[in-house]
Amino acid sequence: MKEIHFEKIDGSGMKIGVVVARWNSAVTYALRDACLRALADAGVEENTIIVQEVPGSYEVVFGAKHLIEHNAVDAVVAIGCLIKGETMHFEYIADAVSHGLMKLNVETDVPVVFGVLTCLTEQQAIDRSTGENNHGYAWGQSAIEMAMIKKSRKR
Ligand code: DLZ
Repeated sequence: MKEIHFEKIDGSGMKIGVVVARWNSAVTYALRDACLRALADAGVEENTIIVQEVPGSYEVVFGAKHLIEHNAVDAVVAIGCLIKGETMHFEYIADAVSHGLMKLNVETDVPVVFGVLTCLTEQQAIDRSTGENNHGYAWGQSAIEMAMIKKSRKR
C-alpha cells in the first residue's frame, strides 16, 4: 500500500485565489479573514494571494473561473453565505453554485474549495464563521493541501 499524507501544510511559493461574495458580508468577510490567516500560517506570501470580491454567491463560480484563467493560481477558495428565505431562491443558487464549483474541479486542473455556507438560519451562519468554528481557516488549509497534491506530480 502506498499512503500519501503530507506531514505539513506548506504553502510556500504558492499563488492562491480567494473569491468572496458580498451578500451576508459580516459572515463572508469573517470567513475570508480566517482563510487568509490559514494561508499566512502555512507560509503563503501576502503578495501571492489574490482576493476577488463578487456581488453574491451565484457569482463566485465566475470569479473562481476568472482567477483560474487569468491569474495562474494554484488553488482557489470560493467563499459565500446563502441563508434560506421564504422562496426557492436558496435552493436554486445553492444547487447552481455547488455544481458550478464542482465543474471547475473536473474541467480545469486547478482545485477549487467549496467555501459556501448553506444555512437555514442566520445563527447557523454566525456559528460557522466565528471563533474556533470559523470554517474559513480549514478552507484555506484545504486549498493548500490540494495544491500540494498537484505540485507533487512527477509530470
Ligand atoms: C439575491 C440573493 C438572495 C436573496 N440571497 C442571497 C444569499 O443569501 N446569499 C448570497 O450570497 N447571495 C444572495 N443573493 C444574491 C445572488 O447570489 C446573486 O448575487 C444575484 O442573484 C445576482 O446574480
